Amino acid sequence: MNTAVTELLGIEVPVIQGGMAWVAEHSLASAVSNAGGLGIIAAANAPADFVRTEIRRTRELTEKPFGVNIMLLSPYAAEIAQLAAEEKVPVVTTGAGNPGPYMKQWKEAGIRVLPVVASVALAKLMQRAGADAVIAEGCESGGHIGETTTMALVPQVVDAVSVPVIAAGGIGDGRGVAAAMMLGASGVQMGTRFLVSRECVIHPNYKARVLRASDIDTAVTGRSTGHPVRQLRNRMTREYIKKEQEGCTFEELEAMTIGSLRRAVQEGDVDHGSLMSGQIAGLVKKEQSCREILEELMAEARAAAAGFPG
Ligand code: TUI
Repeated sequence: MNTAVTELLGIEVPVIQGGMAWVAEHSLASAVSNAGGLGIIAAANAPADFVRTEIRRTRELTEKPFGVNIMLLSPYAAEIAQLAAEEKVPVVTTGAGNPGPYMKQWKEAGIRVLPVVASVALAKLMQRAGADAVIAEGCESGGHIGETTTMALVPQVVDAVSVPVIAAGGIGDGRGVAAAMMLGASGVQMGTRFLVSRECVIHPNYKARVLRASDIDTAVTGRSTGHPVRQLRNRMTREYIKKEQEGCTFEELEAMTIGSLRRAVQEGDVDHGSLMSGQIAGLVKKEQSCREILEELMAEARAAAAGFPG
């Protein structure tokens, strides 16, 4: 399926894997890239040495393009930005902030830069700063989210910029891919579907909870702190939201979340961990390889598009 995004990135299918913190490492990234999509390594809150090793391991496992996601709230964001330029990674995606200060450095290194935006204003700013495309992420996504839904955000971003737009948030099958294209997107980014892929190395308890989830099983914590995060409901989210309603301080709330994603991903603690997941979890019912996921997705998208009148 050729689109402006496959052309731009030199990939075969217009699907980018989300830069999921603590989840998206070399095994998942290389599997998605080898299957024809764009695999992403998440730098999250990790220091540069860790991310450098992940980049090198990915390069050993694939000759295809891949990317690094830079989480801009990280204390190491500036050094990861520098590392991406030094390593000349093919693609950088960013999240949770404005990557403006790093754009020149990345462009000079020949990197394709795809900032994740949650508003038209940031999309326009990113285009002016030299972004090659923008990822318009709706609040159906897992993890740190904005305010607007994918359905409302994507066409408004498409109308506001001339660079290709990649839709993210709430997309988990080929119908979602076709719908995103109808809204004017040239590709999609998916996280939750890849979270339960065979090559994704998270704890089996975490995968089982995603596979068991229904449509209403996510909740958003942190609205009161300005860092809203979508995750599967569990004991931790219930306690957190109760504390938010009681007006607990920022520090108390932050203390509850420190280490919570690692507890979910590595220890499989489904009660106290942060099981970040998008609202589409209810649609994701089986573990598959990344190749199976991408093949199924493209077949479904073609069928959905063929069935559309006109
Ligand atoms: O970044 C994400 N998703 C994430 S990051 C993450 S790690 C984390 N964990 C706990 C707390 C905070 C982060 C888990 N999931 N998605 C991309 C995304 N970016 N969604 C929303 C935004 C965003 C929001 C506001 C981007 C820019 C922005 O404003 C920038 C500005 O300065 O105008």
